[in-house]
Amino acid sequence: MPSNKCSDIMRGMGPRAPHRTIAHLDFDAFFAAVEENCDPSLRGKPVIVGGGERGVVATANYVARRYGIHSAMPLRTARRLCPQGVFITGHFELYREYSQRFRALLGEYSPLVEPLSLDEAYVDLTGTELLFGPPVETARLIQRRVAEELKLSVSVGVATNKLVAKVASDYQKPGGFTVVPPGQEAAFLAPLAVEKLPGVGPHLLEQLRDRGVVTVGDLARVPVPLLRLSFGEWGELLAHRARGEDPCPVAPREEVKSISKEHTFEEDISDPGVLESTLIALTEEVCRRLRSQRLEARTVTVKIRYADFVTHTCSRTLPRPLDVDEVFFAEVLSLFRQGRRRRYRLRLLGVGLSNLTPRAWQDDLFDQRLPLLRELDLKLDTIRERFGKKAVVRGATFSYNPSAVSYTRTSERAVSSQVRLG
Ligand code: DCP
Ligand code: CA
Ligand code: CA
Repeated sequence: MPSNKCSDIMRGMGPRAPHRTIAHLDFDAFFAAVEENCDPSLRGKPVIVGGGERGVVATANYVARRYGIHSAMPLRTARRLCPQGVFITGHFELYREYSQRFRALLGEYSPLVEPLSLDEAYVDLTGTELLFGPPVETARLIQRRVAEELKLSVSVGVATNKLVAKVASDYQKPGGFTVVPPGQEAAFLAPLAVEKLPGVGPHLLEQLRDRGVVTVGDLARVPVPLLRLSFGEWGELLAHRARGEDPCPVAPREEVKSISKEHTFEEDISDPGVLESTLIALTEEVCRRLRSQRLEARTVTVKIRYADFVTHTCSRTLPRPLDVDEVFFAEVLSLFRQGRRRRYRLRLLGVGLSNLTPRAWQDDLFDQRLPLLRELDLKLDTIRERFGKKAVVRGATFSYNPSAVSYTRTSERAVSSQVRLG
């Protein structure tokens, strides 16, 4: 059962315990809390962070939430609900700075720190007791240090795996500290609404509700073969998750400095159609890898090698980091058109992304078109992950991949199963 008392827990979490101790930490009302730090006169007032007139709410502090304001709500609605609220556009660079300081602090306690987004991370505290004492107390200490040094409130969940730690950190927000002792994972999750399980989105939720599943406990009682029948491999995974099982390790991501991909033509090419569709395909691939690592890039580079091996590279740095295909297509094509100095045939093309940072969540603070494009990109990424890279091919890359036409049917099938699965 969730507990705030470290003493209960530590009996089960001694140095020789065979289980892991993982903490998940998530800032409370992150962007708004940073804004309150910058301007302490905001404390106690409803604070809403979000973009221009047409934008949506990125987050609202807990005072504003009492008016029913929440992330992703149109700002217009938020203004109607709380006309006296303080509306702020947001300062991404500042949020990134806080995020870096947060990760550095966590890194003092364990080499195994896995950031999930700017405002949350897992830290594996298994085996740290010799240095820092009982892991649950270490997690407490981290929470206090975040409050004192970053002046931010963070909610903490401690459990034997990432899944349960994440649900636990959300259990008593804001300022929560929830420990799920070893062996209590399933019992902790059972009474919670099934959508509290990470990965249960609106579409899956609807399908589960249709089957009478409301709580995580209900889900744990559905026979595994039935889940497998309804949801395939994901069904089996779901069965494990409903029981609070998650073997995934806390995986610190190596710091990626750049992501690039090159293509050498079988024979030297001068046809601009083929060259540009090659560039589009390369850009798609690097952007997909960028998103899969939850990064954004500011600098894009195009590499052009001519038939005689003379090589040029040209780069452009965007005003802010992004991860959306369309933006990079435009940059890459314009770099190529400007940078191709000679009409010679080409031997190789390459596209690289650098100046990488962990992604910030919400682009629509600045531009309404981006979230839709990002949604499209993410859907395509999922389809490709499930059905292979060629399952969906952008029209613009057809000349790069002449066999693409034969994939059209696959892609239709993939899209329709995607729609069904959500
Ligand atoms: N964010 C965003 N758009 C969303 C959700 C979140 O821009 N739809 C941004 C603003 C948040 C930050 O990401 O401050 C972290 O997101 P969380 O979901 O963790 O929400 P908060 O930290 O704001 O609040 P909570 O206390 O519920 O964690
Ligand atoms: Ca948060
Ligand atoms: Ca978060």
